Amino acid sequence: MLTIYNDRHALHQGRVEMFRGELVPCFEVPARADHVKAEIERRALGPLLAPDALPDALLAKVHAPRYLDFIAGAWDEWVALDPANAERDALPSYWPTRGMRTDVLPASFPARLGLFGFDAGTPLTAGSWAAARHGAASAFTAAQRVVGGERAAFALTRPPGHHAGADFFGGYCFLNNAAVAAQALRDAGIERVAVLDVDYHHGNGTQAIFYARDDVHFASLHADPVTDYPYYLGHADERGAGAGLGFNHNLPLPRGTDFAGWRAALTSALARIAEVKAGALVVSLGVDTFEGDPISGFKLRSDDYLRMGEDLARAGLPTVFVFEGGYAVAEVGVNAVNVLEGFEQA
Ligand code: SP5
Ligand code: ZN
Repeated sequence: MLTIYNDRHALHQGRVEMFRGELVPCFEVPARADHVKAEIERRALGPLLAPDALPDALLAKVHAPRYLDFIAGAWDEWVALDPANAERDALPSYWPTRGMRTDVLPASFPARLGLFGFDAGTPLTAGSWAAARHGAASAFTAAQRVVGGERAAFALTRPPGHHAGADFFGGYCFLNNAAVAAQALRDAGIERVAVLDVDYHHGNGTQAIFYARDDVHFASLHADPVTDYPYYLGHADERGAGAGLGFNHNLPLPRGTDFAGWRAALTSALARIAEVKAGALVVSLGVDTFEGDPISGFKLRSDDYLRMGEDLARAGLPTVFVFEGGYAVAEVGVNAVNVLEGFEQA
């Protein structure tokens, strides 16, 4: 399988995230992508290619102009507040809540940081924008290769993307790479695209971007938001809105779910994807469903990811894989590449 590798991913290197009143070292670290790359090379899965340039017009179909303007200039604004900030990650500490205004942008940078960001766990750093942009370019390029006739391609990038919405960042995500891939497939003439999100956490950003659309079906298997991040979206009764009604499919699962339970939900998600007659598939490939993941609660084992890949291949669709979460750093390469190898061997 072809991999489009974001070789600038390490430009995004957060130091800390807020967790229960303390700043703790980031779980989302550059070594994650390095391990996946090393495992691809070790197994000779296929070539690693650099991304093509990302068309601005494509990014603008997924993200709002005022958000892109903000995030592109955010680091410079942060350092302009205080030169000592050059050595500190930017994290929000104020948020607009119900009844407050989000249509008027405050002049204050910290106020805008909280307006556009939904948690204090997603540090913005000097290289976040460059890394995220090249990640979106990698997802775009993987989609282009699949349009060009590849059976599948893998966008290997970080920071991840599925928590980022049209105008917000959070959950370690700034630009929604899976949404960029799906939109690129649509723009190439595929009439309906399915996005299947297998990360442990609900893909709230991807869901929000496509919620009112019937041309991109979103399906997600994830920990029940009653107990798990991102908490405020991902319930089974979220089925889409307007023209998009029926094209959003959430399958929340309890903490402790093992592969047998998880796989039954995958069968349901794939059955619905077949019903909606999707012409291509984007897989938001998080492997934080692993039993050893430090921030998650499912019980998948490394071999299960081979079976997952086989099941995904049986959908019979041109497929773009986009790397998302997975924080058991030593095992993340084996687990992610098992999915790709299972897919190829099916
Ligand atoms: C892409 C992705 O997987 N983003 C996940 C963001 C999760 N951030 C919140 C983490 C809450 C961690 N709870 C930790 C319990 C550790 N014992
Ligand atoms: Zn996740």
